[in-house]
Amino acid sequence: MLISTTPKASSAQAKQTLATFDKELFKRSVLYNVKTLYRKTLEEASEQQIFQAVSYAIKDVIIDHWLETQKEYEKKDPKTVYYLSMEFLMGRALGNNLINLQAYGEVKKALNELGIDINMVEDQEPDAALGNGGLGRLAACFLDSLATLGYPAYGCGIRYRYGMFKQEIRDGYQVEVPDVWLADGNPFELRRPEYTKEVKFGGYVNVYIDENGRSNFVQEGYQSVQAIPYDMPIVGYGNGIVNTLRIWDAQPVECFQLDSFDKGDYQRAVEQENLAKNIVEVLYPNDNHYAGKELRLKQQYFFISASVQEAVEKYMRTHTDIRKFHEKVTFQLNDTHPTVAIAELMRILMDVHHLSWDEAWDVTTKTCAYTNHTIMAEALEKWPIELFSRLLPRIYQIVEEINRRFVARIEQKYGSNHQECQEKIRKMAIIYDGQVKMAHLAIVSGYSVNGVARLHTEILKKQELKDFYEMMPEKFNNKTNGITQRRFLLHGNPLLAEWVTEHIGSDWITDLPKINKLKIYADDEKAQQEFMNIKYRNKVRLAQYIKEHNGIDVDPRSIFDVQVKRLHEYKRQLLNILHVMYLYNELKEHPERDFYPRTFIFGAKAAAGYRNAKLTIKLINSVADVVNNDPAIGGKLKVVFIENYRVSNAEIIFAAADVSEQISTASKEASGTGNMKFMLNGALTLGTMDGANVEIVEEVGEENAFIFGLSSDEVIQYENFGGYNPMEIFNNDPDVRKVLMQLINGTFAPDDSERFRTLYNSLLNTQSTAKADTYFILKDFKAYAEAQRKVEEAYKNESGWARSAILNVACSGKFTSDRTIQQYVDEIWHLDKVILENK
Ligand code: 26W
Repeated sequence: MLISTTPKASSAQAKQTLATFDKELFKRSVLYNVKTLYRKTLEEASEQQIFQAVSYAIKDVIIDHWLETQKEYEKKDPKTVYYLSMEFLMGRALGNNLINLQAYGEVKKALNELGIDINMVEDQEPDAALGNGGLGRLAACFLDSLATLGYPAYGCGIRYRYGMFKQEIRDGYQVEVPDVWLADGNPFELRRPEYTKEVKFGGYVNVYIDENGRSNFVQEGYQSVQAIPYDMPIVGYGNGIVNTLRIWDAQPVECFQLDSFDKGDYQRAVEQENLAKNIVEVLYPNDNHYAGKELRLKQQYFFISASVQEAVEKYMRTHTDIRKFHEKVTFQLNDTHPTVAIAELMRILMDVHHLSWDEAWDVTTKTCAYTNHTIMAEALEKWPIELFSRLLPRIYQIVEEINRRFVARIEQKYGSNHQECQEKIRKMAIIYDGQVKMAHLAIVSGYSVNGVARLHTEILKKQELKDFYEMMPEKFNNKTNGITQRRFLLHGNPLLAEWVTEHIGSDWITDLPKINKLKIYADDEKAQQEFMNIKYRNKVRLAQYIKEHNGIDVDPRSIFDVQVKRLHEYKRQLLNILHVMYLYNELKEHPERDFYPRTFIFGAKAAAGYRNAKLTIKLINSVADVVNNDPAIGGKLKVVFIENYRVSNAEIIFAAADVSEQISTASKEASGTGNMKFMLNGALTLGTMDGANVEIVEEVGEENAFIFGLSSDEVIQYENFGGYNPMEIFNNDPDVRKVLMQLINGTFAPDDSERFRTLYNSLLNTQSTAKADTYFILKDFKAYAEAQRKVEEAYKNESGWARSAILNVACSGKFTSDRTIQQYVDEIWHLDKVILENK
């Protein structure tokens, strides 16, 4: 790393507290940092160097609060949550830290006085994109809320050398480019080599009987890596609390000397070195798709073993009785990815601290809790026994024993000879059919199982996890997701944030339900105009971004209809673009028709190996090429694909949206959180009754949203009967037929009319026996087009639209992650708040 120590002069700033942010001191600190880090004056420094200098100055302020918070935690010894997650999609840190330090305005002024634009500085920071999508971003919002509410928490994850790939669009196709986010160094991280841990893989387990007749299990012949933690500060909003995100880097255990090894050792040493190099190399870019890769299981055990070891060691530094571990520590498993934590905790309790099985089980089952984020069958993690036991021999023994005891419980409950019992074992066992089922392990060994929106939790209880719910109903609970208003309104949409504060005060920043005071302005003509004016200015900001990045002119007076999220068939970007094709046809056939100008904006990364998803991106870009350049439609319809959708450009996109596309096949989207970010920024939801959309509509009223399509019950009903026949729709609906034919007649692929054949087939499947249109795109098409017509009609009534938009903002209070976290605290974790006196 370029910078290993913090420059001295800025330590003068250590005296700064939140209340007494000293602008002059800050300015001097920036100048000093530029000088000592780069031997430059401000005028000579590059933009990146200025970003680094500013960030180090801010980090200095944070460090003091960080120390103080940790001191207070040591004094009070409160229970702590470890949020275990393979993904933390943090985005940029600088702006967010300034917001939460309540120093954004002052720093902006200070930089201005130095002739520096704060936006330029913020734009130099690469996103920390250590996550794919919803699950990773949720973890980031949760950390923000935990710190803001004053709860002791660690995020534990992996310091991937390459995060989520950068997406480039070349010739309309997605190209994945490595994300070298650490190239210039990360000014906010702190390396903590003193907390290094050893993590062991492979080998075999030997049993030694000690003098007390006890069996000691020892892993031998293994390979190991060192896990070195890097800490990132998580700043609470205006409360002086700074929590920690701890992400682990891997290093080879020993630097080996060539001459001191025989041939076998040499081989081993090279392997160990490679293990360390590979393990944290890259984030798997799959979202909702399990690929069963050995390296991924290594990643999981690597960061889990290190995190659990550290949690136990930290506890033992100030406590004597490991049997009470769960009174001070709780582990939240972010989906099944960290589930080996269960067996790892059992291992440490038994093999290191010599607890009996029953004692260890008692502690473990009171420590671990599991969140389910998806019902997509292809996302479920099931490891082949061969792989699992070879990589983690001791862990596998423990999982086997957990399974043996659980199967015995099933037999006891259902009577072991009974047919029903065998059926239950087949469906519920942790190890079955040569596979280790991680979700089953998590449910059986934890004290809580939660879904992420009301509908999702109900589907888990009634369908996916029915048998478990029947056996242990007390574990199941719902925690509807939320988002942080600090990043997605206060930082991302400063114009609207200021307007809200002017009208109702600033309480909403830490108490979002207060935002419902805005309701009284929904019918106020002046407020409506001000609101629409702000939306317009945000649309101008996005239009500029689009002009810069896509070279496309879009009209900020047109309806901005936005779908940004990972690309997945169940999210149905294909439905959206097919409808755009339909609109295009309508415009061409009825040029006389009154048509309100519309801009359809997409942003989405596709998993690198997901063919239909990638082809959908090409289709969107191909439609864009034709539509945007057809003089016959006079610019009334524009299509934009925003390259490299990520947290930092998301903030700009949400602020500018009129319509929020949340059109997943009902029952498939566990919650969605983008839907909440749009709502908070005053976009109207166009969506199915899926995930958290159900609760959004409940809050804002169906008359302020556009709801369409099959219900989750209907979808599940069809699925139980093997799907439906899309050919009927194809044969009877000429509009749909025309659009589908355009997929294979070269309208959008003049050079290769076969290009989109696979998409056509996925919808109709005239070829094979595979199911057709498994996501009910054609089934919902008509209802979607009808809802889109209503959008157009509604937008023509500016005052009516403004009213609905303001009501969306006003009714978004439920969807703050502060509420979600408070519910986790009250109903699962049972933590106490820590308040800093002299913040
Ligand atoms: C093993 C491969 C894999 C990778 C990621 C499987 C599953 C995942 C995640 C669970 C996918 C994900 O991000 N799920 C999303 O979680 C959000 C936060 O709860 C929800 O809002 C989304 O609806 C859900 O799709």
